[in-house]
Amino acid sequence: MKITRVEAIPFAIPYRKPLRFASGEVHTAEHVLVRVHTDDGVVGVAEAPPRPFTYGETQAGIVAVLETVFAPQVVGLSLLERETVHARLSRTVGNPAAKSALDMAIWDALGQSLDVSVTELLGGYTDRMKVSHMLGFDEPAAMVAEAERIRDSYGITTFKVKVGRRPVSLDTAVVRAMRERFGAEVDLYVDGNRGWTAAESARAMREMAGLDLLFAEELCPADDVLGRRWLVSRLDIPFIADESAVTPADVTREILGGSATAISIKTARTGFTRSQRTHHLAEGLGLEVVMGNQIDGQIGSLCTVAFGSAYELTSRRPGELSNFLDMTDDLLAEPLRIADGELVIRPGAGLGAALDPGKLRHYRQDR
Ligand code: MUC
Ligand code: MG
Repeated sequence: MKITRVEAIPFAIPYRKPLRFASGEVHTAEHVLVRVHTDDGVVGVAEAPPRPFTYGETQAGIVAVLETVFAPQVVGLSLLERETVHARLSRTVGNPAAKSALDMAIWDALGQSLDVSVTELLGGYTDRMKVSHMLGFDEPAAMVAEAERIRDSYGITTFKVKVGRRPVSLDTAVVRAMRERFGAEVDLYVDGNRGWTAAESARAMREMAGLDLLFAEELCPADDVLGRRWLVSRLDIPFIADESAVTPADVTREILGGSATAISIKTARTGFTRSQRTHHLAEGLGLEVVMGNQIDGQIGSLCTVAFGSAYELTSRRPGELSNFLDMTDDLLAEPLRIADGELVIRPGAGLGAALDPGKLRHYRQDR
């Protein structure tokens, strides 16, 4: 169970339609596939999605930091030494997606070596999660039509509506149109990706007061410390910290400072080892948790559902597991399928992320 080699393979798969939100937009999934090889011939996999507008990482940077800094720190360690891996990676600040993909590929290799699923290794609570779908910026009618298509095709009835545009009525009109079209049939929440000021957020939330939202997420920047505390103190629904709370220490700071009352856990940025710490912290603090999506492909979504299914708290709410539906293709030999609004973990050992070699050859950018 010794790690012998780490590969970082850049690949690019176009989106059918771009996903647009307040902090950026994604047209092509330019991700990095991470493969961890062991002396027993096991290969663990995960993917790193670079999000420069959120964490500063780029695809080239992720490949470079994995090859030159992180791989030499883990080669020679046993798959069982995950805390040593965590301590060594933590010597370098930042680089959350690169560290997380390496961490999750190690867990996948460990699961395969022990012949148990990653979900069982982590906690084994259930084998599935309900799915929440993210709606990117568009006109109200187009966003409602997209929600109808997603509901009819996959049985999904929870939607996260991207907000944060100016004037705020551009977005409140979408949420109103969604509620008018679907009534009580759907659950709705909003994510501003820091696009509004605290005052704009308060105005938008007033306009949406009768629309029965579940949560509000990152409506304004956490750096506007007093403004955000003021906003959160006025809300009567949980306020989710997403990109403002990457590490467990960030979560502690946001929650104890009164700048958030719930959190998003994203395996793409905290892997499995750190996501465990964040989960335990959230449980101790009595926080609502949503398993978030960093616009992951199918391998990343498999990682999210594997972790989310492992615990009662993380599987309680629908997880954001469907961004891959907007991609034209992916790398898995057996594509993920969402049915009846649910995504089920793969049976068998590790993550169950067998790759299609032809697709990898086609989409990889390094040869
Ligand atoms: C989200 O929840 O914010 C947008 C940027 C990112 O890093 O994740 C997405 C979704
Ligand atoms: Mg978010």
